[in-house]
Amino acid sequence: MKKIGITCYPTVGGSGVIATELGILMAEQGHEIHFITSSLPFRLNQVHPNIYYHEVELNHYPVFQYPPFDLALANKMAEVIDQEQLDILHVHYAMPHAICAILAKDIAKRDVKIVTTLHGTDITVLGIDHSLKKMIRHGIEQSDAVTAVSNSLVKQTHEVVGASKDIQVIYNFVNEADYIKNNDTSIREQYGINPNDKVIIHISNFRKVKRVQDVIATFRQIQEKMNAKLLLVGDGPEYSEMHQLVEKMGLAENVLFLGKQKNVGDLLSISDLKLLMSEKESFGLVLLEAMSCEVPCIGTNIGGIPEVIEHNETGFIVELGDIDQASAYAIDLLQNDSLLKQFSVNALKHARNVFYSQDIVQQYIDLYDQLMTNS
Ligand code: GMT
Repeated sequence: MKKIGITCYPTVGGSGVIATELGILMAEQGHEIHFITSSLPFRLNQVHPNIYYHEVELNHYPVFQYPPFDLALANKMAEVIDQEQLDILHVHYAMPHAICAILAKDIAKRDVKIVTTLHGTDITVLGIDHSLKKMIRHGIEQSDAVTAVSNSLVKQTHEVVGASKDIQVIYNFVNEADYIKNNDTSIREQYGINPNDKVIIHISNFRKVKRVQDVIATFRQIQEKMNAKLLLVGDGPEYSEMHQLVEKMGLAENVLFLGKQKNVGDLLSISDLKLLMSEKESFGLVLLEAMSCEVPCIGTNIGGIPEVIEHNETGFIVELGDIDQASAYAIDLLQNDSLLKQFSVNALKHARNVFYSQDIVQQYIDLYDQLMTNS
């Protein structure tokens, strides 16, 4: 049994989901898990005797122009390392979590091992910011082990941040119990979707990098050839602009803006195809969620997306912004029932073979074992 600290962004987002699910699965295997975060991770909605939550508290002294959250986090990490006798502190996101963990290790008395998992925007967005780059490199180089969620992200980390460190790829996973196709057709009826409508789905945080406008433009071409509905799930900075775009294109009747949703598995279960047209995406956890619910995907040739979608087997890869190609692939697939069925079967098989949760968790446990035996 190991004692493992986990720090992540507790709000909605793929990295927080992975960190929390990893903690839950490791707790189920008998390891003791200590979450050290600013608030309760949103997926941590169950009681488990092996899971503890340590909240980072911040006092607002008038002398501070900006409350020093990162230092309070490092202090809390150091406290938990010593009090709980942690073996491993696993942080998700280099900035600021890896830096805080290294500072905490300096402060603490115990020789804890720091594992940093890179998820994407810490490298692809923050890593190109010169005011942060050296700090990110330091966080990576001083960690005892670093993992990234795709080969593409490893390559980008070396290119962008110039870190001289071995980085191990450990792919993302989903909790298969939550992402499983159900045959509840009543949800289609509740949303006014006709039995012969094809359903296309996009799930994201509506940031610019997700290029939701390309999803809408692809859908416009699809619905010219068949009865179809587009489900847009999530919320974020581009939400109202996308609303206006849908109105302007005259698509409002067939595009459903559903906002943030908790039981995404239910929406995937009524979907025929998933679109992810991002310009930055280190993995694309939503693709794996879709595949696990037997939904084929079309995604861009960007970041880790081609490592998740098998072109012409579980979906299709298109060049960034190539709406014509995306809609041509979608129309061919959606008009051919036997091909669509084959792609759905392939998607589930690929999700289970390559990204099976227990296998991925074991890769993290093996890494912890290596670090602990080498010390
Ligand atoms: O995609 C986002 O905007 C959220 C971001 C996050 O911090 O959770 O997602 C990143 O980590 C996910 C989990 O590893 C990956 O699946 C996403 O591809 C990655 N996002 C980007 O690289 C833009």
